Amino acid sequence: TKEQFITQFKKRLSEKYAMGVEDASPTELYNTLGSLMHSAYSSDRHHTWRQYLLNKQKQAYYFSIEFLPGKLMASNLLNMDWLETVEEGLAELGIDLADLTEVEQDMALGNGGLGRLASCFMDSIASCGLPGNGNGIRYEYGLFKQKFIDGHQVELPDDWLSTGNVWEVRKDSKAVDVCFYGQVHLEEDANGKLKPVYKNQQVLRAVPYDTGMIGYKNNIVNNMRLWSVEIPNSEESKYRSLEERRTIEDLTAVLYPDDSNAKGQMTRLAQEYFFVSAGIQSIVRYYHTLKEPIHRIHEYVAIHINDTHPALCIPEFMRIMLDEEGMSWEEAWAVTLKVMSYTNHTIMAEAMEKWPIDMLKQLLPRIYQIIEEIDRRFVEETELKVHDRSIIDRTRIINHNQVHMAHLAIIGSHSINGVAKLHSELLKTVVLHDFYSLYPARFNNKTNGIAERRWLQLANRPLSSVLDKTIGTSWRDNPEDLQQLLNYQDDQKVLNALAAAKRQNKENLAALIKKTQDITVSPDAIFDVQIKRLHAYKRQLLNLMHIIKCYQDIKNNPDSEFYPRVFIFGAKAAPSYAYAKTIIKCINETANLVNNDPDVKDRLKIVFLENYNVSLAEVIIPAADVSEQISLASKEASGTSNMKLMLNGAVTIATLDGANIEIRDAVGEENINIFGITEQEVYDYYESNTYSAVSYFEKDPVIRRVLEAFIDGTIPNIQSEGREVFDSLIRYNDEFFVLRDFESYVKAQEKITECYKDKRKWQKISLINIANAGVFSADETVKRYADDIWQIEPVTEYSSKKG
Ligand code: CRA
Repeated sequence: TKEQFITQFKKRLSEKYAMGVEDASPTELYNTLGSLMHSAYSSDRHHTWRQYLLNKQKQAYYFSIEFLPGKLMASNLLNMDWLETVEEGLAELGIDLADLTEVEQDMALGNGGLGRLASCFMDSIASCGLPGNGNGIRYEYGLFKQKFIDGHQVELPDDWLSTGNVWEVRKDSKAVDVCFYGQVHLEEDANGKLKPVYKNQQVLRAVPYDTGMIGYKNNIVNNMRLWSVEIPNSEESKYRSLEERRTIEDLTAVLYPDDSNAKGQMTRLAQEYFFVSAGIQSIVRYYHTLKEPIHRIHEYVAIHINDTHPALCIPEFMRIMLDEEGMSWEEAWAVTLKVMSYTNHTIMAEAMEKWPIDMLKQLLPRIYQIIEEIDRRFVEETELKVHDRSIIDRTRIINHNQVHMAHLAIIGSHSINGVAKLHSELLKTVVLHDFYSLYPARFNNKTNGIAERRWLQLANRPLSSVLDKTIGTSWRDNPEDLQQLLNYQDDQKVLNALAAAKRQNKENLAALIKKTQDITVSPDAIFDVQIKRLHAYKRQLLNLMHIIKCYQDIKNNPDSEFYPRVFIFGAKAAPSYAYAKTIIKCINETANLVNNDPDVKDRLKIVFLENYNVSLAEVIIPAADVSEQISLASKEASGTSNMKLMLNGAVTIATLDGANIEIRDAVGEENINIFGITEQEVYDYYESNTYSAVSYFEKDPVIRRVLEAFIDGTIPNIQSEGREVFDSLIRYNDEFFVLRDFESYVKAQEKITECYKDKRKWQKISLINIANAGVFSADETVKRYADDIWQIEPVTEYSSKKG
C-alpha cells in the first residue's frame, strides 16, 4: 500500500544516507527507490530460479553482443505492479517520480534494432513466464554520446556506470576463466582419448553482473548476465604496469559503435569469444547441478545465437563437450546441433562477419582446430549430397583464408530464422539459397516484435488512458485486444480523445525541442519522424531531398499554401562511416537555412535531435504523426521503429520492405502510404544492370533543382559534403535508387498532406493503425521462438511429483 511504501522508503533513505526526504537530492532518492525495488524483486528472482531448478526446466539462453534496455526504473515499477502506488506515495512526499527517473542513465549497450530487439525479448520472455536468460557483455562505456558541433557529429564517451547501477549484482562466486592465445597440441590420455595440451595461454577472469528481468505482474524474474573482464589473482604478477593492465581491461571497455561493418580488430574477436565462453561454461556448470547425463543437455538447454557475433558458441560448446565432458565428435556434434539456433538480422553483405584465419588461429588455437574439423566434415558430407561442387565453395566455413561466421552459425544450428516474412524469403531464395537447398527444414521466419508495455503503456500514458476508457484495460495484458478499438473508428468522441492525446504528446515533444535545440515548433504542424541509425540504405537522403523540394517550392512561391510540417530526425552514424556523417552535416545545414529563413514563416521546420537513444525515442514516438520507413526495398531486414510508431498512432509512409509489408497487411492498403520500387524490381535492376541515375537527373527538373542545391551554394557550409552526396548519386550511380523512388515518394507525401487536412479521415486512419498493432507484440514473437525453436515452456509451480 501507499502507506507501507512511504514508511519503507523513508526508512531506507535514512539507513542508506542518514537523511530525510527534504535534504535528499534526486540521485539519492533515485538510489533509495532503486534499492527498495531491488530488495523486493530479489526474492522473486530467487523463487523463479528455484522453480526452474526444481522442475529441471529447459531454459533458453539468448546470446547477444548487444542489449539496449534504456532506463529500467519505470518499466521495473510497471512490471512489479508498483507504479501507481509509488507515484502516489512519492507525490505525498512532494516528489515527482519523473524527476527520479531523469537521474537514471540509459543502459545503451547496443547500436540499434538488434540490441533493442534483444531487450524487448528479455521483457517479453519474463512477462510470458518463460525460462529464458540473456548473456552478453557489460561494456564499461556504452554507445557513444552524440553531439553536433557546426553541424558535424562528434562522439563523446558514454560513461554510464559513473553514477552507479542499482539494478546489477556482481556475482564473484560465479566467475569463470576464459583463455586466449598460446599453443595447443593433442595428446592421448590414459584411456587413449585425445586431449588438448596448452602452453603459454593467457588466462582472463570473466565476472558476471546479473540484472533481473522482471515479468509483467507475474512474479517471474529472469536474468540478464553480462560479463566483465578482470585479471585473475593467479596472473596478477604477469601484468605489472598500468598500461599492461589497461590492455587487458580494454576487452570489455567499449561497445563497437558499428552495426554493419565487421571490424577486423582483435579486441572485437576477443570480445566475441569472451562472452560466449564465459556464458557456455556457466550454463554447463549449472547443468551439472541437475545431475542429468551430459548427452541429454539439449533437453534442458537451448542456446540462441543473435546474429553472427556469438557464432563461436558452436565451436566453444563442441570444445567443452569434447575436451571436458569426454564425448566423441559424433556425440558432441549431435547435441550441439540440437542446442543451437541462429537468427540472421541483415542481408547487407558488409555485415556478414568474416575473420582472417591467422587471427583466429593466433587468438583461439583450440577453437580454430575445432572449426577446421567442422568445416572438413561439412565438406565431406556435402560432397556426398550434391552434384554441383561449386556449392561447397560457396557454403563452407573456411575459404579464401577467412572464417565465415554466418556459415558456421548455419551449419551448427538446427534453426535459422529471418526477422520478417520478406527477409526470411530472401534468405531462402537469394542470400542463403545454397544453404536452403542443403537444409530446407532449418529455415523459418520469426517476424520481430516490440515490448508494448514500454512503447505504449509507459511511453504514452495519455493514449493509454484513452484506451482504458474506451475499450477497458485488457489490452495491457493482451495487446491483440487493441482490435476492439476498431468499433470506434466512426465515433467522433473517441477520435477527438485520441487526437487530444496526440496533441499533448506533441506539446511535450515541442517543449523538449525548445529546451534542447532552442527551436520553436508548433504542435499544429504535421510531425514527420525518421528515427533510426544513419545508413545509406535507410535513405535519410530521400527524406532530405523531399524537404529541399518543399523549401524550394515555398521560395519560388512564397505566398502559396503550404501545410506546416516539422521534419524530425534522430540518428547516430558509426564514427567510421564517413558518408553517413556527411548526410548528418547536410541535414543540419539545411535545417539551419530553412529554420532561419523568414520567407518560410514557420511552415517548414527541421529538427535533428542530438543523441538519439531509447529515452529520446520514448518522447518522440508518441508525438509522431508520420512514420518514415523508406529504406530501399529488400535492404531493411525488418525494422522495429515502424511497429512502435504505428502502435502510437503515426501513419506510415513506406516502401515494401521488411516488416512494412506486414504492417500494410495488418492495416490495409488504404491506411498506409506505400511508394517506391519493389524488391523484385531492385533485383531486376541488378540483373539487367540498366539503372541510370543520371537519366533521372537529366529528365526530371525537380530532381535536378534539388540536387543542384547541394552544390551551388543554396545550402551554405556544405561545399565538400554536398559534392560528396551529389557524386554518390550521379557519378557513382546512386547505389540505393534514391532518384528512382523520388517521384513516387513526393507523390505519397502530397497524399499525406491532403489526408491530414481532413482531420476526421486522418484520425480514423490513425486509430486503425493503433488497433492493428497488437500483432507486433514481442510477447507473441517470443512465444513462437519458445514453441518452434527453443521448445521451452512457461514456468509452473514446482510439484514434487516431478521428482
Ligand atoms: N540494424 C536490421 O537492419 C532489424 C534489426 C533487428 C538489424 C533491422 O531491420 O529490425 O536488426 N540488423 O532484427 C542488424 O543489426 C547485424 O544486423 C539492425 O538493427
